[in-house]
This record gives sequence, structure tokens and C-alpha cells, in this order.
Amino acid sequence: MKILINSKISQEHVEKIISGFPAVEVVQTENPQEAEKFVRDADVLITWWSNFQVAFLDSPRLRWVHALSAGVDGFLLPSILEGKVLLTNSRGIHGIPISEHVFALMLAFSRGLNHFARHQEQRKWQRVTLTELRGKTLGIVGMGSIGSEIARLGAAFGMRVMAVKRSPGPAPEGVNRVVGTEGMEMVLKESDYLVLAVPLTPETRGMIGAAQLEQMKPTAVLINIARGEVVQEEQLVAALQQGVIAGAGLDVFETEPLPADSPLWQLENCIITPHCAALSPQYMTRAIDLFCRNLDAFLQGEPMPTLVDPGRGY
Ligand code: OXD
Repeated sequence: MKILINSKISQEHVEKIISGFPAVEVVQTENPQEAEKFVRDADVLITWWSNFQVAFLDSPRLRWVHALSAGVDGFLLPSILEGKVLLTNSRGIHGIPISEHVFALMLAFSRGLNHFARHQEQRKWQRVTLTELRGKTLGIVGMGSIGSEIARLGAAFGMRVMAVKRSPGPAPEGVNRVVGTEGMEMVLKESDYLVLAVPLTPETRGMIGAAQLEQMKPTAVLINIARGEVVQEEQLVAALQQGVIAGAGLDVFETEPLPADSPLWQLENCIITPHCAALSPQYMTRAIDLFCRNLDAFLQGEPMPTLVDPGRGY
């Protein structure tokens, strides 16, 4: 079996695969032309969506694509949708870095860092109104492993946590109330911080537009670590400019990199991070461990731990 890793990856991580599975051959390249050549006789492709080329799926031997990301919206192409090529993802390893990133953004708003960072550039000593997270309502839309970890931290900060879940069941750890999508309006109205942690699917695309933003409190802050297309960006810009909501912490955008002429760059009530919420020195070690668990299951003919259901899109 031949595995192509279409990403920069350390020798230590390549060896982790080879030592666990001595019969497999691993090749590695980030060069697009080399990847196109090597994929022709690869059985398995490990890749980021940003390196992925649609033509890879025409390769006759390819049986399985493993996404190094959690989101797989860029991979849902005919061969995968029809089940000719299996798709697994890296869900489950993002909870720690992304939940910490979400709290960094929320604390930046509550403790005024968006203002102070600008003041510092101007050598300006000026206080602004500061608030606390404790006692505030945290709404989380999407309760996968990322949403669940955000909920756990929210509870530790003394927040009241409400979650919107596609199939609501008993409240997970740290959550005061869990509702289905029909409860979205209530969560929009009650949240002081609303965090989007859903995959991008036909149901979630554009789910936050002008109507939803208007239901939110004027003091509320929206945090998006999901996908840019979950929010109607033009409507968000208008809402931030007109004070419909107090602020937004955004890691993802409709177009990435965020174009230099986007009005979001200018807004003092917007904190922008460049789609990096998941980054951490531990990322690749966790991703390769997870890949190895999938490989083991694949070789044993057992259910793969992070197999994606292409119909659902996650
Ligand atoms: C992911 C991400 O999907 O970091 O993994 O956005």
C-alpha cells in the first residue's frame, strides 16, 4: 500500500506511520506537480484542502483521502459523494486549540484588548468600559468535539451555556440548556457571546444573516471559528457598522485570505485572525495519531474512527 502525504510534515511523523505499519510505503511532497505525479499510484492520500487538487480523484488506485482538517466542505466531490473514494477527517483534535482561541477572542472583547491594541500603537493611555465573562450567556451553535470543549470552558468561567444541536439529547457536560435548530431564535436573543462551531453544509450556509443578527442583543459578540460562508459577511459588516451587535471575533471568512479592501479590517469592534484557530505545536502529532488509528481500522476491515458521511458533510 502506498500513502502520499501532500503536506509539509516532519520525518518524525513519517516514521510514526512507518514504524506502526512497516508494510506501507510513504511518499511526501507539497509540490503540486510532484503530488499530481505521485498520486497516480497512491492508494491513500493525506492532504490539507488547500493543497488538494480535484484531479487527484481521477487517479485509478486512490481508495481513501484523509483530510488533515476537520472541515471537509472542499472535498465533497462526485467520487467521494458516490462512495468510490473513502473520506476521513481530523475531527476530534481541534477542541483544545480552538476552544482556547474562542476564549482568547471573548476575553479580548470583555477586557477591551481590541481597543487597547490600537491605543498602544498611538501611545494613548485611555481606559474603556470592561466587563466579565462570569454570569454571561454563551450560546454555542454546533456541539461536535469543538463545541463541547467550548461549553466545558464556558462552565469553568461561570457562564450560562446554551447549545444548539442538530439532534438535541441530554445536556452535555457544562451545558445548562440544549435545544434543536428550532430553538435557535431563543439562543440568538439570549446570548451575550454566540459561537459558531458548525460544519459548512447546505443547512448551515448563510445561517447568520441580517434577520438573525437583528435578533441578537446590541451588546452581543459573535465568534466564528466554523467557516466564513456560515455568516452572510456583507450583512455582518452592516450590523457591526450600525451597532446592531457589539462586536465580532472572526477566524474564517467568505474569501480567504480576507481581501485587503474588506471593510472588516477597519472596524474597531472586529477582531480578525487568519484562519489559524486550530494551530498548535501539537496539531500534527495528534493528526498523525488519528490517521494511524484510521489506517489500522482500514487494514483490519473495521469501522474507521473518523469516516465522513459525505451525505451529511461531516
Ligand atoms: C479545520 C479548520 O477544518 O482548522 O480543521 O478550519
